[in-house]
Order: sequence, then C-alpha cells, then structure tokens
Amino acid sequence: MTEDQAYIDRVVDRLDRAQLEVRDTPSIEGDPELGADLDLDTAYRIQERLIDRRVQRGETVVGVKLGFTSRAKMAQMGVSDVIVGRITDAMAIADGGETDLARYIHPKAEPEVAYRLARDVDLDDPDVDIVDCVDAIAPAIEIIDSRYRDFRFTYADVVADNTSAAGFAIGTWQPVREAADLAVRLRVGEEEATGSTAAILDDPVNALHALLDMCRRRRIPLRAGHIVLAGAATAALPLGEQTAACAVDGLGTVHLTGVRR
Ligand code: OOG
Ligand code: MG
Repeated sequence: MTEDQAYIDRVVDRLDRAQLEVRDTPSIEGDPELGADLDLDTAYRIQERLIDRRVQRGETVVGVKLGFTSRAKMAQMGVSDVIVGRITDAMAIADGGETDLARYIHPKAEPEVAYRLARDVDLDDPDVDIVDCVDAIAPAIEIIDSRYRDFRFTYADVVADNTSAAGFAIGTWQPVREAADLAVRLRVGEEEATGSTAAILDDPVNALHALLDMCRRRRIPLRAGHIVLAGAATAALPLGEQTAACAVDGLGTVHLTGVRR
C-alpha cells in the first residue's frame, strides 16, 4: 500500500472529475505512471476519499453496495471476488421516477435485491449476526456508470471508482423474508435479462455475510437505516431514454425511466 497522499489525491482528482464532468477516463492500473502503485488497499483508500469529497459537497452516505456477487457479473466483467462500494442520497431515484441521462457517461441497469439495516452493526463484535440487524427487503434497480472508458477496468480500478455506483431505485420495503431462489426479470426497453436471486452467492442472504466480512476488513461502517444492495442477479443492460423495470417474484417490482431534459 502506498502511503503517498499526493498519489491518492491525484487518482481521486481524476475519478472525481470524470464523474462531475461526465467524461470517461482510462484505467488507472493501465496507466504507465500511476498503475504500479494501485494495489487493493490503496484502491479502498481512494474510494473512501472520493466519498469524503461527496460528503463535503453535501451528500449523505445512505448505504453500501456489493458487486460481483453473481457469476454472470463476474463473467461479464472478468473478475472473481466481491467488491464493496458506498451509495449516497444523491444517487437515489424514486420508484417510478425519472433520472436525467445527462448525469451519466454510459449507464447500465441491474436487477438487485436490497436489504435495510435496523441497527448499527458492531464490526468489532465477533458474535454479531448481520441477518439479525436487517429488518426489510425490497426489489431494486442499480444504475452502474463506470468512470472508465468502455467499462474496461481491473479489480483495483473498479474498487477505486466506488464500484461504478451511480444510481439506485428501491421498490416497496417489506418485512425481511427468505429470498433464496426467486425469479428475477429486468426489462430495459425491448431488452430483457432473466435469472434468479440464487445467482447472488446462491442466496442474497450470503451477500450480507460477505458484506460483513468486507466491511470488517476495510473498516466500512454499517449504520442503522443503511440500504444494502446485494448485487446484480443478471448481467447489466444499457439504459437509454427508456423505462427499466425489475420484477422479483414474491418481492414485487420497481421501475425508473431514463430521460433527456
Ligand atoms: C461494477 C459494479 C458491479 C454488481 O451488482 O455486480 C455491481 C461494474 O460492473 O461496473 O454493481
Ligand atoms: Mg450492482
């Protein structure tokens, strides 16, 4: 891990500007000058600094997200371990609401399952039961928008880029229930992706266990009220001026519409 603050600031500047200016940027790890210093520890520190900047601009962290919890996603992106990122209130889209496509570089929609934390999770308590800390479940759509050109990134790249987090919509919260093998359907315009919640680490509840493990290792706080996006159940579909609708059997539906104003 590099202790070089100037290095971290440089990468943070580059990714922050890419998001604010809605302009893609090449891979950091592929950069002849910056690439060698981007290990995973440094990537998580970069992600944390990026979030600090958003908070300084007035945003509030409202939860966390897991990525690459499904084999379809791992295969689509060519990686093999889960990642964790942060979501803020500025990324929230109302169920049935519109999202301005001018905010995104090349958005894609993913069908997800969301959990809600009823209380703070004590990362230092070895006996903590994260499932016990969850009080609600809902269908969700995540909008990912990698800041990297053509979604081409390495594992450390995507961690530094806050795991491509850009937007999310949550359906109706309901009491937490078993969700191991529910059919999932995502429609975006004429395109459709179908799968099962079993694609999410065999059962989305396993995403909660993976999350706790990652948050302990990376010291990422889990607070009462936080939303947890468990990860996509299918590959992502590009979002244009269209409605994206996600249905999860037994959990209901959620939709949003991409618009150009
Ligand atoms: C990274 C984000 C992956 C998921 O649900 O697997 C993710 C990306 O594919 O750009 O959010
Ligand atoms: Mg996702």
